[in-house]
Amino acid sequence: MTKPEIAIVGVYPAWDMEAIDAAYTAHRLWEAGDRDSFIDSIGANVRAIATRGELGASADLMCRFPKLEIVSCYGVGTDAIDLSYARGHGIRVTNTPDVLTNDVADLGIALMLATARQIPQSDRFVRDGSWAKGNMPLVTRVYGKKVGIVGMGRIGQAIARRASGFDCEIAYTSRTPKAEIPYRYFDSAASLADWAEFLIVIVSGGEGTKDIINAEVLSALGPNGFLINISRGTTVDEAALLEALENGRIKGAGLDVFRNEPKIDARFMALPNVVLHPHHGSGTIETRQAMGKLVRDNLAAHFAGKELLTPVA
Ligand code: 8YV
Repeated sequence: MTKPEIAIVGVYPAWDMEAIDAAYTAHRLWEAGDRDSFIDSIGANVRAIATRGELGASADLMCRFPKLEIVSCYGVGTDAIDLSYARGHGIRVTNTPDVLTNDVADLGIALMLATARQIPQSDRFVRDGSWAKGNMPLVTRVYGKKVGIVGMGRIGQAIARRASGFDCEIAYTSRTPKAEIPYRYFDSAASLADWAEFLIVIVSGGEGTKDIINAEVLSALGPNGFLINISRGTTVDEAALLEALENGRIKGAGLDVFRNEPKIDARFMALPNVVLHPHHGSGTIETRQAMGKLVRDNLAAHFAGKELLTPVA
């Protein structure tokens, strides 16, 4: 039987590539010297796109594949996929929710601790011999603090459970209050920031949440507040954030996501009060194996005419 042809937008770990190659004729878009001509040469027969969250699938890409049936995304966020184009053309979309929830929540807590307790700075302090010359400057406590969570989906709830373990007080904002959530609700990011000592952003990306963390929210968070962003670079007005960090309008930030990844604004590198992380919230071996399996299982279900495991509504 001939294998279905699929286009892969960006590389996956070797274990996924091997399994994909065994089941499909897989066209590697990232390896093409001339991507456009390569897509022209394969476009007519491609029935699926396998992509990653940050690479997505634009309408411009999808329209090159007239027989496209499904886009399977490695990642929970679908903001880089043109869902309305997909819907309009009967193209199914899947993502990888749940399997990455706990890792991303772990990273939110890790960045909160790393930023407030200055873990990277402490590591440098020991390595460069500063310790022999004096004590490490005092840092900020985490336990018992007020943690405001922007976005109370699956990952937001997992962060809240973890922060409860640090005896933190928890509140959140989201489009509407959630009856089943026991935490205090604020109806805006600014009012939540005004209350919080740590503001953790974990909303979906996309136009609806662009710049929801703006200068007003940062000024409400204030000079003793910390911002943690594990959502998307688009949710934070980065010019306002840099200005706030450079001028002590907030105390610090732990950032996994940025506007221009991976070539982030060089001003971040000069800041002593940030912990920078390379968009790697789900980047553990265990979770990436589960994500890859889900990408492949969704494709397999589609081509077997079975129900998709994790379709995007
Ligand atoms: C993944 C993500 O990190 O799950 C998500 O939404 O943040 C993604 O960007 C990425 O897809 C892994 O390549």
